[in-house]
Amino acid sequence: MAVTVSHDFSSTSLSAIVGSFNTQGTFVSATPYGTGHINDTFAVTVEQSGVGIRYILQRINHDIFKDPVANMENIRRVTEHLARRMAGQPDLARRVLTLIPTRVGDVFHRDPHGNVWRMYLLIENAVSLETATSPAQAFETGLAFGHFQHLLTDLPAPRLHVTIPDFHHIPKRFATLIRAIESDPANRAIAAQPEIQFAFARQPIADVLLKANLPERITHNDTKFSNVLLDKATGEGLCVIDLDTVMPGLALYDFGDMVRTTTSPAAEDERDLTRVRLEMPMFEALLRGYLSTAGEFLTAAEKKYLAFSGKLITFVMGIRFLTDYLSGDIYYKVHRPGHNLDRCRTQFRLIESIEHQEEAMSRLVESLG
Ligand code: ADP
Ligand code: GN1
Ligand code: MG
Repeated sequence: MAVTVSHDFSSTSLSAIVGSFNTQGTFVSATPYGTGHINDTFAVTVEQSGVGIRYILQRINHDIFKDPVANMENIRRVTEHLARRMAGQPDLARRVLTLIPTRVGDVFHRDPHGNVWRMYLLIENAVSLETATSPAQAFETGLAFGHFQHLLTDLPAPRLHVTIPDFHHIPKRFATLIRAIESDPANRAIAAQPEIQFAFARQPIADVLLKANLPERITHNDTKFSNVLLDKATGEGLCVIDLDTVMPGLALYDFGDMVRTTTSPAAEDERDLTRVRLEMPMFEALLRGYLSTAGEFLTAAEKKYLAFSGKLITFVMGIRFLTDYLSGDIYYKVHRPGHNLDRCRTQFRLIESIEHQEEAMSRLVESLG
């Protein structure tokens, strides 16, 4: 099995990396943190006058983000803008990510191996969860990402860097899947026949949003449930995190990924597919939360595709997991054999569930939009 593991950074090298950032204290520890599929994330503790202060240290995955400096320029501009737009709000440092500069004043540190590192304040008393379990959580997620999009509608020029070209270009994602099926480098296509058939049967939906003439906006592009921190005490959607993919996009890509990740009680890699389904009360809460903050700037054309966007983004994630399975697990971190195929199967099962309820979802959108 080709298991992808984080680089084995020794504590000594992590302490040297932490030392290059302008933290106020003595290094105590750095521990792998979170469940992200892409970057290497550590919770760092430094001690200052006997008190532990925690930070998030991340190595940007530069196999995926080819120009990490561009990521950091986007993130600096976006976080500064969000902080300006929310100035005066209580608890601001828990509502927007705070970058810690290096000792020479940069927003990232490049180590001798060429890795690019950044550091944020670790937002305490907040949780990042994989699976939403209540309509209130779905509502908070919709509200938080809608607010995020709203605050970025007036980000001053220039246009943000495109950190991954064609990230949500679904016909191109489909073409990549076809190439993986044809080359079949890990000899796995035979094991994924039902999923391949499933994908082909839905290929016609791939270009629907591209043809719909929708406005370009600044979007997050990775709005999965775990990328919003919820306040531990109140459950409030506190802070949108994971900003590497913030770039020009369609608002519907964001809403679609929220549908994918908040409306089903099952985890993204659940093996018991009977647990995977879109639950209407979760969808309704998500929609209400999103419209409460995004409703005022969305156009009628965007609103028309809100229900469809959930199916579409679930489709693209399914084909990306399938492609990675066929390619031998080279993109996402995997933790067991067949992990990417399991993830693909949950996506495709969720699509079936959405298909059964799509009309009711559309009616709900019309009644609330
Ligand atoms: P990835 O791109 O690999 O998903 P994320 O930026 O989402 O990386 O970070 C991984 C995890 O680290 C998150 O799911 C969350 O649990 C945690 N995390 C990231 N940034 C912060 C922060 N500033 N405060 C608290 N937790 C954070
Ligand atoms: C990745 O970084 P993370 O784990 O939040 C991926 C997303 C997928 C998601 C699926 C840059 O997100 O596109 O939707 O996994 N990010 C990138 O869980 O590819
Ligand atoms: Mg993440």
